[in-house]
Amino acid sequence: MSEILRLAVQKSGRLSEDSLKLIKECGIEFSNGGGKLKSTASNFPVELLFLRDDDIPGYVADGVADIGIVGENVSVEKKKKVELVEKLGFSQCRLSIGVQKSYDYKDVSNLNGLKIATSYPNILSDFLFENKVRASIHEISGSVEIAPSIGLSDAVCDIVSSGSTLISNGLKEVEVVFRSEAILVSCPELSAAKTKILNDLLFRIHAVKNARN
Ligand code: PRT
Ligand code: ZN
Repeated sequence: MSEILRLAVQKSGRLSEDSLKLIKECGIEFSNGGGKLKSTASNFPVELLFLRDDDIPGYVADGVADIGIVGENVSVEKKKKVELVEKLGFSQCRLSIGVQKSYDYKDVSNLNGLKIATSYPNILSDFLFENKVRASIHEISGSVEIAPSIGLSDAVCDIVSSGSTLISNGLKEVEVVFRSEAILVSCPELSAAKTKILNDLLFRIHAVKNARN
């Protein structure tokens, strides 16, 4: 039986549309209707797995999927053993620290002693360590931006794109902790046959990227 490369993409969310668009622009045809969990391409040896973005690094590290498209923020936060194959240029955003608008913020030392709410405790703790800041991290899974206004924290560390969510919650962006975009990751141990399929796919991805620039 010939090999097939399993590619994990986000089932539904901010990465989904651009991930599928890239695959289609690579000339790969598949059907993705009806909330299916997987779909086999009709003209290229790839099978798509539709997953939550948070699960993609783990599945790729374990070899359940061979490669995946995920935000670099999620890939780095999960600390799974995956290889960065290619930056894809879409879903650009940053992980930033926000404090209340009225806070007289001068530099990173002002974060000492604060309680910071985030869904990214690993990336935040590395940033605080590198900047020699002692602050406490309060991990929450969603609606991070409202934490200061309900007295849960003094600051937030959350994904920012336009910045309007921070502003509408009375916060201002004071530090960029991490810059992110969608990336292609792979399992560190791929068979020679799968590596060949991945290289064919990468060749097409490079052509699509060049045509876009
Ligand atoms: O259901 P599933 O777990 O798969 O998805 P999810 O809800 O966890 O993730 P999703 O779909 O919201 O985001 C997927 C990825 O898109 C993120 O991990 C980032 O890599 C990337 N991305 C790009 C963003 C944004 N832009 C973004 N603006 N992820 C989230 N946001 C949110 C942010 O959390 C904040 O609430 O948008 C708000 C801020 O936007 P602005 O424009 O007001 O600053
Ligand atoms: Zn998620």
